[in-house]
Amino acid sequence: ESQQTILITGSNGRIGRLLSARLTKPGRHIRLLDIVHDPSNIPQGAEFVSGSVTDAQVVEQAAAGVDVIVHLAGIAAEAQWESILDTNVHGTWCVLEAARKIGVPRVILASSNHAAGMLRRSDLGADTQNPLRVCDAHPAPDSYYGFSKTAMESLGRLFVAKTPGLCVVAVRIGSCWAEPRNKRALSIWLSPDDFARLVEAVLQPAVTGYHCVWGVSRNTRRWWSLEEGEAIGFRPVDDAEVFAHRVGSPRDETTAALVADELDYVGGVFPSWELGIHG
Ligand code: 15L
Repeated sequence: ESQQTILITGSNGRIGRLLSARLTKPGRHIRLLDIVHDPSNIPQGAEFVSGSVTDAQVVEQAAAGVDVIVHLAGIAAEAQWESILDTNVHGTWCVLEAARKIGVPRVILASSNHAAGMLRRSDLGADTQNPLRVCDAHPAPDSYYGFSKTAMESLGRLFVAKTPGLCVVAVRIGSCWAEPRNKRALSIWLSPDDFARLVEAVLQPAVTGYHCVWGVSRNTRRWWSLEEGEAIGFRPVDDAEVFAHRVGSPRDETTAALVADELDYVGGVFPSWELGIHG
């Protein structure tokens, strides 16, 4: 059997840095694509391609012979419309179009909770006992950034419909850092190890077609469902609760009120930001 190849776009971004080494294993080739070249972030044996995800030709070349594209490249917060459109929407098109054209069988799209950020937990009646499924969290972007993620999910579904044999899994990532950084993250943290588990799950031949799943660990305070992820074999094991003692509590009442809202919206603080301006 020939060696498996994984292409990671945005390999020098926050999540790319956490994932590339975790996906490295014998019999597998890792190719990294980024506009930033950082020699210290290239795992042994990995190959680095310098270029932008918004350049269709660059992406097509980088995708040659690849088994799965893990598409992480993009602006990771609210920004001006033109930048969001080019980097996040057009960049995602470049990835999906390359996959369609040269027959890459699998693509993982880094979507975000901000695709449904305006939804409120209190309106939905969601809680740890009755966690919110993706199919009940329709697109409700909280920012241009969130809009680009709904566009990403929708493009993924379109390309699957038009491309026989293509599998696309859009992951609505909660908060992916080495450790959860605040109270909200105790519910929505996706541990880097669990993200790597998700990639391994998507590589299984049984996973076909289009799927959208929450990218969230098995957190005690989780109110987003694992159901859709488990249906494609994603079984997260980490729990943010083990870090709860390190996450501080709000200092004053104003902060406490803001935190209450932040904990109610799927999108945390993003819903309170002005359009196009990074809060
Ligand atoms: C995201 O989509 C951002 O990329 C990330 O920086 C965090 O803000 C995260 O969501 C979050 O909601 O915590």
